[in-house]
Amino acid sequence: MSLISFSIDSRVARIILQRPEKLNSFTRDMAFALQAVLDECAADPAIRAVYLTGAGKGFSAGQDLAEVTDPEGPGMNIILKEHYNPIVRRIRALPKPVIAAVNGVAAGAGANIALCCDVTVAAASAAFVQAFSRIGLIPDCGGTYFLPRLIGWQKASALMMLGDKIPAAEAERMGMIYQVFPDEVFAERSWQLALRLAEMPTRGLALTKEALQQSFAQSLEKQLETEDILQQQAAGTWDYKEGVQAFLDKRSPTFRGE
Ligand code: LHQ
Repeated sequence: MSLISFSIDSRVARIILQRPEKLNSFTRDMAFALQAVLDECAADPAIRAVYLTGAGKGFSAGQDLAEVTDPEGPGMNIILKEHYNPIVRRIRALPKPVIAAVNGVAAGAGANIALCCDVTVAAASAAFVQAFSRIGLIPDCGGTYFLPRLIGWQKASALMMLGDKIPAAEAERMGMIYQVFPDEVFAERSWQLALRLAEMPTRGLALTKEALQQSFAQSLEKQLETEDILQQQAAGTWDYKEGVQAFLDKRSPTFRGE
């Protein structure tokens, strides 16, 4: 069976991490397969949102710890460089919204890949674990970048050091994730969110993503300049014209992602 399932439905690319018997923990092959489908999402203009979830009861338990201890397995010196950093870079650079639909436990690299997405939602029974400290590692996949920005330094530091398992509802309260849905409706509600995003002005959303990204590293003065530049690009899109015209016509806009 393929380690990643990939399909396109109603302009949304659905990516399913598929090693359920090992809580979708990442092997080298699975990391490469995820990179490949993210490349496909970037290249295909028909895809206007990406929905990332896990098969079975977990989202992802991070690195497969059997692979990492296998003497024939990939060395520590290449795992981040070749497996995970390229995944995080692809998600952040993708000019389309990426929704992480966290269906179950997300631990280690699995948690931090979920947190680097544009909109992260979870099923009520899901949980997030910065599992790294439990095995003597440091958080990776951009976790030391995203988590303190999401929930503040103190909580991020404590979670990363203690490795506590945080239930989805608490993660939502902390601001770690956007929303929690009851298990019974999670698949439907999270998918609806992806469908909604896929009908929005894709280029405007991509520019929003870029503006947010730049805000982390810039002064207010620089950020105002960035917004000016990116806003002019947004105003040059077909969807901007459609959005304004639809408002004036008192009708719903039909965006093309152009
Ligand atoms: C697993 C795993 C797993 C293999 C569950 N591997 N089999 C970067 C740089 C280089 C090296 C290392 O890694 C990294 C990035 C990282 O991601 S480091 C962090 C790696 N992940 C972890 O340390 C988490 C390990 N897993 C757990 O702590 C628990 O499984 C959690 C809390 C995620 C879930 O607990 P449970 O719901 O009780 O599930 P379980 O432990 O019973 O797991 C179910 C099965 O999945 C079980 O297999 P089995 O054959 O016994 O049924 C586990 O062995 C397997 N599994 N995580 N990471």
